[in-house]
Amino acid sequence: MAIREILTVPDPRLKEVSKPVEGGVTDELRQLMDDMLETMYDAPGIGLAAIQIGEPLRVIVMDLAGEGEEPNPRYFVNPEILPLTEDMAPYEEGCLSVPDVFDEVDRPTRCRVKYLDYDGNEREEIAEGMFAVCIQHEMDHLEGILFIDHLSRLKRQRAVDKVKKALRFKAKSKPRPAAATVA
Ligand code: GNR
Ligand code: NI
Repeated sequence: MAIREILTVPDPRLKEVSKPVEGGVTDELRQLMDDMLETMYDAPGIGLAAIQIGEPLRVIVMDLAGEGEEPNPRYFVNPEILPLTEDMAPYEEGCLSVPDVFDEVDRPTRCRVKYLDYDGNEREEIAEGMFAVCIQHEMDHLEGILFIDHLSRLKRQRAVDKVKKALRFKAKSKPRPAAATVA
């Protein structure tokens, strides 16, 4: 397993439409999902789409267990969702690819999710509550859509500027490589 770098805005790869996994769930794909889960736990976050680590595949990992609860890792390969209601609810969302930005997004409160699991078995579930919010947020990533794309243009631009600025600051304050300290 390995922790991978998480892409942040305005990386153009986050706008790519991810491709379906062909040929089912192989050991190689499971390795990618293991890396995604480890990267997500390390961040920490509750969900991660493969494109966030630069792999344009329709794969999502998620763990909605609260602090102090047993971990509950979940894997979604080639997920499809269908809204089940016109009821919408706002939720204050964040995204590992837009660090330190949070804002409300309206989404359908219930949806049906069809996918292949870690073992390649077909599954179908009804998503509600936080699961519904998260799976829709992750499905958006597969289409190259970020939660800030649901906000006004002004808010979106502010969010991108904030992430860019934080990145510049981090680059400046990074310690120099060890070469300078070698005798
Ligand atoms: O860790 C995350 N938290 C979160 C909170 C509210 C709505 C959606 C999310 S998903 C996010 C991780 C992430 O960026 N997944 O793509
Ligand atoms: Ni996200």
